[in-house]
Amino acid sequence: MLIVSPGKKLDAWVQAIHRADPGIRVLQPAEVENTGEVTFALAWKHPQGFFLDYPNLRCISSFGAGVDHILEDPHIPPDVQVVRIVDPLLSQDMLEFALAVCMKRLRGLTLYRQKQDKGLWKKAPYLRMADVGVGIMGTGMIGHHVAEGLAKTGFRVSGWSRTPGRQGSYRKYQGQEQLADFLHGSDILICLLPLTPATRAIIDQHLLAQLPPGAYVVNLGRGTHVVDQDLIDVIDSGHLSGAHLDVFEPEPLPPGHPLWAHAKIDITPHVASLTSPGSVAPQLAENYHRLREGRPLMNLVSREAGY
Ligand code: NDP
Ligand code: OXD
Repeated sequence: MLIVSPGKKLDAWVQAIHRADPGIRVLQPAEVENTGEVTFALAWKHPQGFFLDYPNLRCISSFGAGVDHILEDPHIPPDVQVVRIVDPLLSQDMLEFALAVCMKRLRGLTLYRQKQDKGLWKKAPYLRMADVGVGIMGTGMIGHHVAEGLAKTGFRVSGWSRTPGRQGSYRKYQGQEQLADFLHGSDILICLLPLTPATRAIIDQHLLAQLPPGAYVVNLGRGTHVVDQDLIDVIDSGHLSGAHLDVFEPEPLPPGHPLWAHAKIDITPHVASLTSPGSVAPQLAENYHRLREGRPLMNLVSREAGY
């Protein structure tokens, strides 16, 4: 098994896979002597064309839930299977992050931090959960868990997906034809979509204008879902109250980028939910063995759909 993620320390991953199955030889690129021996790769943001040197590669697994960084490489042969991480801990960590951001918005905590910086003791009205509609774009493995969790906590939750998909204790909308109705009820809009040709730049001026006045946008999917300048313009127009962004294009967000200094935009460095090596190593080992034995893989991605 090859493990590749430029710039990332991989020791914890190698050790976790070794703990899950000491029989699997896990190699970083510099350790590979015979590229023909590699059949399975674990990858995050590999350079395009990197796998052309691995003639017997049959499966690439993402380090995380998203596979956009793999599928954007046009050199991956069509018969290479792509799998991703599905992990309850990843979904639960995302729920906890989304809840923290929603509560920060309801109680105005960013504004109090700004007042504190000026030594200002000034009370402001706050919002209550029951009065706020939270709309989750993308109710897949993670989005569905977030939607259920926020609904149980007391928010009015709705979800939007491509197909009828998962049903739960929240109101469900589907497809382009129901997008406007979904947006009208989303006082807090949370993006948990995968990045595909259909979702690229989906959060633009036209979409943002359909949110209720004072709405708040939270992007936890991929930076390219949002048209940054449209978001800034719609916040500056007064229609939106602000945004919390965890993902960017490019990452890291370059110094001097206008998003950094915007008073109504909070930024975190792609930390909403981090894959835990110990938690996911067993599924990597399982897929490695399934591949060797010619059995169907878990968490297979549709290369046509892009997720
Ligand atoms: P899934 O593939 O399980 O779910 C994707 C969801 O998006 C599905 O509900 C799907 O609809 C919906 N969807 C896809 N395309 C469209 C479309 N064109 N229109 C409407 N809905 C669409 O993904 P996960 O829940 O596992 O992960 C979602 C994303 O979260 C990842 O791809 C990644 O980008 C991001 N992520 C971010 C992290 C962070 O730290 N910020 C951490 C982990 C993930 P349907 O149900 O109909 O198929
Ligand atoms: C993921 C991510 O896709 O961390 O898992 O963004």
